[in-house]
Formats: sequence, C-alpha cells, structure tokens
Amino acid sequence: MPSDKPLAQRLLDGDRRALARAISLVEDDDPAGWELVREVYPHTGRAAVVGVTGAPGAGKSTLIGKVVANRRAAGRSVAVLSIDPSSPFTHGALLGDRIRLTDHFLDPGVFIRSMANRGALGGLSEASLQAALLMDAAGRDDVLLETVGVGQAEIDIIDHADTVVLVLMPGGGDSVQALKAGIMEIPDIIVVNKADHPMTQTMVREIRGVLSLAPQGDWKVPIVQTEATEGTGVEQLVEQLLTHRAHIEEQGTLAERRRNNLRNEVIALATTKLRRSLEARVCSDPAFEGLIDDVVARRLDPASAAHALLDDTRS
Ligand SMILES: Nc1nc2c(ncn2[C@@H]2O[C@H](COP(=O)(O)OP(=O)(O)OP(=O)(O)O)[C@@H](O)[C@H]2O)c(=O)[nH]1
Ligand SMILES: [Mg+2]
Repeated sequence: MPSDKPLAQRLLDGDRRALARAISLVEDDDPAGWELVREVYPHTGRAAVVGVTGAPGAGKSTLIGKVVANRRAAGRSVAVLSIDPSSPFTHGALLGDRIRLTDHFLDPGVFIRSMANRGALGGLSEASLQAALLMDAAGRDDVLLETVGVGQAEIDIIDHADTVVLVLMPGGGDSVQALKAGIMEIPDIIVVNKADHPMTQTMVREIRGVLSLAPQGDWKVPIVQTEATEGTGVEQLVEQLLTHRAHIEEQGTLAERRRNNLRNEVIALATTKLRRSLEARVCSDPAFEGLIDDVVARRLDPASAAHALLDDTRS
C-alpha cells in the first residue's frame, strides 16, 4: 500500500522503493532529485563506502557478491551501485547480467542498482555520487561502488569511497603498468583475483615491486589473493576492509579524506554548472559566432577568443 509520507521521510525510514524512486530522480537529472538530496544530506556520512575498481572482467562483481554475503551474515545492510560508463543502458537494464548478484535479489537487506552512461547532459559521475548519498541516507551500513577502472577519468566516483579496492587478475598486466606509471592512484587494498591462475605469484611479485617504489604512507597496502567464484580469500578481504576502516578512523584520515573528496565534489559541480551556463549563453549568440569567425579566419587565436568570451560573459 503506497504511503502518504513524503519521499524524503520514506527514504530515511529505509524504504527500498523510496530509495529506488529517489535514485531514478537523480539519474534523470530531475530537480526533485537534487531537492531530495538536499533534504536528506544531513543524514548521510554514516555508511562505510567502499569503491571497487579494476579492468573489465577482473571479477569485481563476483567478488562484491561474496563480500555482500559475508556482510549480510554479519547482520549489516548493504547497497551496491554498479557504474558502467561504457553501457548505453539505464535503469537497471542488464542488471543481473552485469552485476552477478542474483543470489541477493530476494534479500531486503541488499539493495542493488546499476547506472550507465547518461549521454552528454548531467554527468554519470554526479548522478552516481548522488545515488551513493541516497543509499547512505537510507541507512545502509555498507555502500559498495563498482566501477571499471583505468582510463575512465570521468568516473571519479571512486574518489568518494572511504576505502578503495583495486581488483587485478593474473595476466592483466596493463593495470600493474598503470599503477607503475602513476596513471592509476595507489588504492588502499589490492586484490589479485582468479588466484587459481598459474601466473598469480608472478603478478603478486610485480605488484610488491610497484608498491615498494610508491611513497609509503602510514597504511601498508595489503595484497589479497582471491578466487571469487569459489569465495576463497573473501574472508581475508573483508578483514582487510575492516582493518582499513578502523585505521582511517583512528588516524583521523577518514575525516581528512572526506573533506578533500567533498571539496573536489563542490568544485566539480560548480564547474559543470559554469560550463552549462556558458554553453547556454553562447548557443546561437551572433557575437560568439563572430568571435569564432575571427578564429576561423586566423585573425584571433583560440586562447584570446576564450579570454574575450569570459570578459564578455562576466560583464
Ligand atoms: N577462474 C575464475 N574465474 C572468475 C573468478 N572470479 C570471477 N571469474 C569469472 O570472470 C568473469 C567476469 O567476472 P565479473 O565478476 O563479471 O567481472 P567484473 O570485473 O565485474 O566485470 P565487468 O563488470 O564486466 O567489468 C565471470 O565469468 C566470472 O565467473 C575467479 O576467481 N576465477
Ligand atoms: Mg561487474
């Protein structure tokens, strides 16, 4: 029976349907979604947010499925957000296929959602951050974010995790190279999944080599070997997740990290807004087209034109 309570209240009460509805609103860039996030934001910040990244097919979803089972057994409520920048599908299409969490579909303690590319307007990264906040507000103890890593710079949602897990697989040398080259930030925990593969130990050694060259913080990045399909190593992974969480809470790094992440988020949102308002202003503006004419005719260089445009929009 539909409740006549407002959506925000139902969400805060942990109502799954309210959560699903709320996420659809932010996914559609509906102003009501932003309003909702504004309302419930004071109730966020309680969930332990874990980001799981790695190359396609590394076993992120299989692993998340096993971690979810473990957390449920410990009595925690869980939400999973799978972010797929490469897929044109939205609203949970192909959900079961991609997320491999079908075992959990009937468990009310597990909320699963996928989000795919949304085209040019309203970034996926923005929408997924809002969705994660809504999951947090809905009282989920653990929020797990799955995203494909390496070269997906626009998907910085992973930056909003308290703990970042990088999933590698033996033979997937590209990711180790990305770490080595500094293209990919050193995560908090590294998983070598598909540890049944004969190249596993070689890869573990390679990763140790890379980590030994990285600047040493006060957290020593553990390498956990798993075989997600069998559930092997999952307990060790969960143990590392909890240890990392306790570590950042004790050291005060959690607060610092969150502050930093939120600062970046505010700048990112402001940048998007500025860009949109700029685009709206120049759209079919004859003065702007005149400026472009000058650039095309080589009378004005692009940087000077940009300056002129900014001076013009400011005045
Ligand atoms: N042999 C072996 N296969 C595994 C293991 N873990 C996952 N797989 C298989 O690897 C394939 C990809 O697993 P997923 O969990 O979908 O990987 P993913 O990283 O989520 O993939 P995307 O979401 O598409 O990027 C599936 O066929 C899994 O059954 C493992 O430990 N050993
Ligand atoms: Mg997956």
